[in-house]
Amino acid sequence: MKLTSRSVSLIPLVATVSAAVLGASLIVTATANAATTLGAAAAQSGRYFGTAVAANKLGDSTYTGILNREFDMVTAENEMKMDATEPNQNQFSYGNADRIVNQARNQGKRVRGHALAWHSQQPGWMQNMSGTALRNAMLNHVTQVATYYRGKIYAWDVVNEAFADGSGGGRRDSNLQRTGNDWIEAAFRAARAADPGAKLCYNDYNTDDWSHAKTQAVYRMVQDFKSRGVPIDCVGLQSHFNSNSPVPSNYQTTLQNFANLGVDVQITELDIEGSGSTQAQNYQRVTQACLAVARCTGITVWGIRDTDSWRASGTPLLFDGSGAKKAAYNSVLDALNAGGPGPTTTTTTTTTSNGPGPGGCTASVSLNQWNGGFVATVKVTAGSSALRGWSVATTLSNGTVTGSWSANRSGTSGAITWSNVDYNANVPAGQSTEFGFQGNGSGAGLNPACTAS
Ligand code: 9MR
Repeated sequence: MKLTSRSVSLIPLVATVSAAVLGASLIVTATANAATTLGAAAAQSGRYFGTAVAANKLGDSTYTGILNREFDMVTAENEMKMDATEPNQNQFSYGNADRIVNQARNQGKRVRGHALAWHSQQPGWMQNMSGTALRNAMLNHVTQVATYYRGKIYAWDVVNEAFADGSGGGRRDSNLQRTGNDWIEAAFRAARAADPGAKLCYNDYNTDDWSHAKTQAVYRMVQDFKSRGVPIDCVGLQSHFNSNSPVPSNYQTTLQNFANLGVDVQITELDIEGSGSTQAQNYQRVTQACLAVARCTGITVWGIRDTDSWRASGTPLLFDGSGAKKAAYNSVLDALNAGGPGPTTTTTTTTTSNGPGPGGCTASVSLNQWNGGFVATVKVTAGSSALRGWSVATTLSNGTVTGSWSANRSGTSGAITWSNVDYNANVPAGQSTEFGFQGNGSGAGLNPACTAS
């Protein structure tokens, strides 16, 4: 049963009255429908609820107690940034990041990686670089860090905050931007090659209001990436709100419009300054907006207690300095318990076909299907010998392809043959490459068959 927000918040009252009149067993029955932690409540609709974590607080038992109890996704607040992971060029340092990743994984939580490439928090050696040397250093960083954490990261913020504020709607000037406008897609391609299993996100702030030039500019970039086959799976909206930057009335529209491009949407650094019922209502609105968008797959708050926040004086989080739940916590929990349409479901089928040469190849598809559309990600794996080229036959009986990436295609519906593009023709023995497509209708029954060439 889905409970409305109002009915959930009435439970304690009903339970108390019932208990007095009829006996305590009713309390158990009445509360059994509502999850009692943020992670469990979000999981009811297939979503996650996460927090930023600081390695130097993991020894604080109040902090860790709340972390372990409430959250099922973790982001390192600073420890995976470029300055932390590559303090000297080509000398990588993962100690604090590993503490966070290991703590999370030991507790059965997933990890969002933050962030592979950013104009800020660069190590000193990188700040002074430019041109080809910087581009190569950035790509090496992306490759090394994503490879080190391969298989442990649910989603990477591959590029963070690359767009300018204000009305211009353009890229932010930075040393990375000055290496060429294609630095973002180069970073995404390097990340995909290093960890094909991680979702790759573009993450930014002030992209919450659909009418803002910055939001529109990010939207156009994601649209362009999808149309040209640049690997991107998700858009992160940081969502740092305060009185100067309130929750916009069109927030849900923004989430939905990004999702309609065929990417997941994640709220990645949520905090809302304020207190009491006003703050609680704002948190509720943000939570409900995510729940109303099928591909809004999770929410992460930027810290646990108000005192842990980068904006501590604005008391923007869900727990007060002593670790007690605030009104905002209750409003988020109630909204999560009220539920919403679940995010996409994933199914995988595999078909093998031996092509010319001794090794052949295997193709498998991971399908994200929602009501009216889908994204299919196809993994091509070389057999016992390297591929010099490949093709994959699929059947799309009840859908139409609207965009694809990292493969050539023969058509948009029915029997479709996909073949390698230049940069993914060569696949070493036993290794994999991926291509994907999005479409309207159903992606069921694709039944991919791979042929080596
Ligand atoms: O919360 C982080 C704070 O501890 C750091 O001092 C700050 C330095 O840039 O970064 C904060 O996290 C930022 C995040 O990485 C990207 N979006 C904005 C966040 C708040 O500044």
